[in-house]
Amino acid sequence: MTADAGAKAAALADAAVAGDRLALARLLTAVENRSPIAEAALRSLFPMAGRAHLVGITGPPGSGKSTLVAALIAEARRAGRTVAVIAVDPSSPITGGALLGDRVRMQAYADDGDVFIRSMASRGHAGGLAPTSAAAAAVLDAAGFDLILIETVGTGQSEVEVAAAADTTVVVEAPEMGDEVQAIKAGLLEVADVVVVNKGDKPGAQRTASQLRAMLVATAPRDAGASSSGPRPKRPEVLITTAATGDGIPELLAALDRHRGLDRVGESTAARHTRAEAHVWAILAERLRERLHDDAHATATMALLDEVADHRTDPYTAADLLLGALRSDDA
Ligand SMILES: Nc1nc2c(ncn2[C@@H]2O[C@H](COP(=O)(O)OP(=O)(O)O)[C@@H](O)[C@H]2O)c(=O)[nH]1
Ligand SMILES: [Mg+2]
Repeated sequence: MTADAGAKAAALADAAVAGDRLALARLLTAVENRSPIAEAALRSLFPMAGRAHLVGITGPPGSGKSTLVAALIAEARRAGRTVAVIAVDPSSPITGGALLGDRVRMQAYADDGDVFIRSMASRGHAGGLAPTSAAAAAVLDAAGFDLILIETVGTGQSEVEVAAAADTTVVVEAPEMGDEVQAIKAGLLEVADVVVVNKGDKPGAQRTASQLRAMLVATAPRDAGASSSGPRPKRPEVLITTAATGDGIPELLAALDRHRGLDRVGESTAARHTRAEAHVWAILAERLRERLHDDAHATATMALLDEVADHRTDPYTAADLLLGALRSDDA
């Protein structure tokens, strides 16, 4: 990176931390585009991050996640907290129709400097969505937001991963959403720290909550370190909310705080370590991929991948050869 770009990154980072919302927005765009400026800025911002409570909100489309986010913003503001939202839009950046509704809904906060809302496209991230949203969250954290809400649709693996990378993961369900949703549910529940049955004003909310509690009891006791998605030691609470009216929202915020309290002592260190490790591995994998596809290596890399595809070379040998090629560069 040029000295000029380095200076630009430092200036953007300083301005974003000082409360310049335009600088913050530009920095997040740089993060989304994975520009070298973002990386340089993140290096300088990182020591200032680590104070925010990162809350992932996931669940099937239509369960009321965006409405819940809006209600949580209002509740957190009442408690004097600053809030940032990253809404991961599952549709393409071009046709992002789903987003429009959310934007309009969030318009109420357009003039509130203590609320910052940002949408992110979920497509077009070669190295996966998780590293990008983790970087965006780190920027917002360094910029001083107390609560960072990351809304993702819990339908794709990467969206679920994004939510699960938060300090606290909320899985939102709605009563009687059909068989298809039941199927998704089991997988989603695995990442939940708090389960919300939203649309508490609809019939069947109590029954859905009981069913979910039963499902959670039926799953094996959570054992710290036993799961590859990180330790989730305590059985999640199941709460009923009516996001549309704000019913149950203070209780939800209290549950998030309780989980965070839990997350900060004891088990927390393990959970944080797991997330830090995942973040570093994602960056490392991306760096390796970039180097193996640069001008010096691309031809050889592609040829080797073809050999594996044709079963002429086994994947272990290929991996060793690729690592060896990088090692000989460094020698
Ligand atoms: N009856 C009822 N409807 C709700 C509630 N919360 C959200 N909705 C409605 O459910 C629909 C989907 O909400 P939305 O927040 O966009 O869901 P998302 O796709 O999960 O983000 C919208 O029409 C909301 O107005 C609620 O508590 N009760
Ligand atoms: Mg939504």
